Amino acid sequence: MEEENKTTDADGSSTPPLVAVIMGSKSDWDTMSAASETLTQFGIAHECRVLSAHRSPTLAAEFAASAESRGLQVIIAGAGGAAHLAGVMAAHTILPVLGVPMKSDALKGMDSLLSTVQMPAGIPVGTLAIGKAGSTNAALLAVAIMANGNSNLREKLRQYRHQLEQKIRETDLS
Ligand code: AIR
Repeated sequence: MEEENKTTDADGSSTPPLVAVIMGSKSDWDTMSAASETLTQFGIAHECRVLSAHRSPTLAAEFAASAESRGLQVIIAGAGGAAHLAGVMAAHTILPVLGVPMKSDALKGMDSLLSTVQMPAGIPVGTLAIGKAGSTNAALLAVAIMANGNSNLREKLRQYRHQLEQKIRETDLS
């Protein structure tokens, strides 16, 4: 995956990432790239990488445990099947963790959804929709979280919503 370990900024320069977009496998990138593209649209420095809760459990735990001290503010974690990546992240950090369930072949993502969303009380994962809509919305939610202390970001979010509305208003079915 080209974007593995990548840190991007609005102007393409390298700055410490504020958001991590992680995924259980390179095969998730087609879905998770939507989160990365959305963060880029908002000029949010972020890193993208593969970490598996099952295939690289130590690496995943180390990543989560060091996330706060590295300056990350939000973690977006996408995984499929027995999707435990977001939960493992949340177990090792108090940063907000947003989970994106992959649309799986076997169960169309219901497996991923339930594995991600059914966290025990005390260790929250904010779970988004299955697939690309969830990936895009995870990034938008990360922006909204960060916008609480950033009026510039708030304005960008307002403009984004305004553009969505304009598209609807201008839709012509004739
Ligand atoms: N996965 C990887 N490690 C743990 C899990 N649950 C998930 C990936 C991917 C699915 O397994 O997130 O959605 C299939 O991975 P692969 O590498 O076989 O394509």
